[in-house]
Amino acid sequence: MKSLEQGFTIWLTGPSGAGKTTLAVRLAKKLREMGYRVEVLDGDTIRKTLYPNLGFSKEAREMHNRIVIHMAKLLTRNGVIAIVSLISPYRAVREFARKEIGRFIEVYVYAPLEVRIQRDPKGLYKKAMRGEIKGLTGYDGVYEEPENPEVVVDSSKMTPEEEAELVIQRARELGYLP
Ligand code: PPS
Ligand code: MG
Repeated sequence: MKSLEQGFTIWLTGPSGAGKTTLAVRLAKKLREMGYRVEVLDGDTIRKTLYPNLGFSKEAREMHNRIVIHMAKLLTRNGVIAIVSLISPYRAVREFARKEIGRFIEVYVYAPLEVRIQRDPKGLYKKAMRGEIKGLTGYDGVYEEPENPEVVVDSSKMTPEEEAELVIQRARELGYLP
């Protein structure tokens, strides 16, 4: 096991169905194979485990995002690479994350709407189109696009492997990885 004096956080933001979880899993696998300690903090999973009835109001999302920021901060300062896959739709909250965590790579995980609708692994876009759910991020819910992310990936044009390589390359450029 290689130990890093300080970890860092890879923050994957983007609308539902853009490919955040897929990239998180691929990155975790690669970084573990390289010998690093890695933890994945996936918004969807944390919600189901800790507060399944929280919902998706602005207040709920902000509170939940702040809890995840705190978790990532603790891991980062203890030499772990924290991979966060979280819609985190609000720019101000992501800027707060950047400030709190310090060693931070913001990755905008993008895919065009038609691709997300076609994938729709959980049937959420179908439900939103039928009016059965309201405020789906990336459909009729707010998503404030990152203005200066360290990395942008378009999952309709790149493979998860290519995306992961790009993120790891950026981590090296920033001096977070040797
Ligand atoms: S957030 O906005 O940061 O609190 O979102 P997050 O914790 O990442 O949770 C997103 C997952 O919740 C499911 N889901 C919804 N997402 C967005 N909007 C609405 N209305 C919604 N309802 C349910 C969905 O499975 C999201 O997972 P991903 O992986 O992003 O598709
Ligand atoms: Mg997901």
